[in-house]
This record gives sequence, C-alpha cells and structure tokens, in this order.
Amino acid sequence: METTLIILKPDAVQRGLMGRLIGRFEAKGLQFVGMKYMMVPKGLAEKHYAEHAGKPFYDGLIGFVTSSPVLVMAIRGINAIAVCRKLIGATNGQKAEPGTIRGDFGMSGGYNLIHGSDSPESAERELALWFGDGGLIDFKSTLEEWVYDPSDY
Ligand code: DAT
Ligand code: MG
Repeated sequence: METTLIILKPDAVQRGLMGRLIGRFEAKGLQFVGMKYMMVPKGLAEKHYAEHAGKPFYDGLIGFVTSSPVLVMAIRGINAIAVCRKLIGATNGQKAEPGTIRGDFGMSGGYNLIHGSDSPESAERELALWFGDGGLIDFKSTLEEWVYDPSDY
C-alpha cells in the first residue's frame, strides 16, 4: 500500500468541482486516510513547491495556491502514487488526455485544478509537510476485499 498527497487547488474549489473530483478517486477504489480544508500559509506553499523556486511561473504559483482555500487529501491504495498521477493527467489541461481530471476539467497550465505527488520520495516529503502534525487515519477499508484480488498484493 502507498499513500499519496493530493491537493484540490483554489480553482477546483472556486469552480465547485470538489465533489466531482473526490468522486473520481472514490470510484477508482482508493481509500481516503486524511483530509484538510485550509488556507495555505505562504511558507508552507514555498516549502511544498521548493523545487520550482526561481522558475518564471514560481511567484504566480505561490500567489495562486495561497489565494483561496484548498482541500488537501491523503489517498491510499496499491501503487496509489502512480495511479493518482494517471488519473490527474498532464500538467497543462490543454494537453492532458480526455478522461483525466485535467483533460476533462481544465484549459490552463497554471490553473490546473489539482496536485499529486510524483514519486514515493515526493509523497513521503509532502505527507510529512501537510500531515506531519497528525490527521492521518489508519483504518481497515471494507472496500478493499472487493477492489483488489488477492494476487494484487
Ligand atoms: P505537476 O503539477 O503536473 O506535477 P510541475 O511539478 O511541473 O507539474 O509544476 C508544479 C505546478 O506549477 C503545476 O501544477 C502548475 C505550475 N506550472 C508548472 N509549469 C508551469 C508553466 N509552464 N506555466 C505556469 N505554471 C506552471
Ligand atoms: Mg509536480
């Protein structure tokens, strides 16, 4: 089992897409083990996006993610990090494949609705950053025995 960090960004919240986007992950068979609705402090946004510091879009990105509430989620499943990245799609909504979240709901490179950890190392770092003070719930999901075949483990 892997856990990944997913953020519904301010455009997803403002556009009233939270329920539909949460539903994509639920319908896939993933388990929600953490959820926080919050305004993002600037310092946290800067730590989260540290790898992009100095890039031309960086200041706009920090301004955007701190501008309005976000929904931060920890989502668990077998291979959840890569699976969620596939559900999310390519960074720019104009290039993302139909069927993906960005491909179905977005038209922008910056206002692209959602964040998902891109590797096990990123997931570990980001989960510590956003849920390091607690809030993850380890529980047995009744879904699990019907979502996975025993040979999936
Ligand atoms: P992703 O969110 O697909 O992992 P990333 O890590 O390369 O993409 O970039 C982080 C965020 O920064 C991305 O979701 C939106 C913004 N961004 C990236 N490239 C951009 C660009 N060329 N113009 C505007 N915003 C950009
Ligand atoms: Mg990224």
